Amino acid sequence: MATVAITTAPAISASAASCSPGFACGWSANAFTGTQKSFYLNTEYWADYGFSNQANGIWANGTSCGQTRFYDSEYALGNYILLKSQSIYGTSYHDDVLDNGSPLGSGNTGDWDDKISTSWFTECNW
Ligand SMILES: [Ca+2]
Ligand SMILES: [Ca+2]
Repeated sequence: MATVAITTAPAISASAASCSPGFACGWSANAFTGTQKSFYLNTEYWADYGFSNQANGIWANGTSCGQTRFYDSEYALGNYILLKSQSIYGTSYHDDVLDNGSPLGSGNTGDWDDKISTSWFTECNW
């Protein structure tokens, strides 16, 4: 049996997903699939990217800020999910399923699918 050559681009999968250093990221579908958006500024209003109330997965990878908050509201008010930076902490930096909540943050229980509207880097050193 001949070896099967890989000639097509691999499908986006959880194992291939990443969020570049310096960014917070969101995906429109579970397991880091679907549309990916990357956010660089300290505070980002996801509606500016057509991505408000879209995310089913999130990833934090700030390089000068240790934590990222993901808010349900448009203006970084109210409940949020918190992730730690992959680059700085290397743990608790992503969540591939949001309908079961997320371990960290003030409003971390319940269904967070399609709710995030703002990301905010915190615990910053600059
Ligand atoms: Ca979605
Ligand atoms: Ca979760």
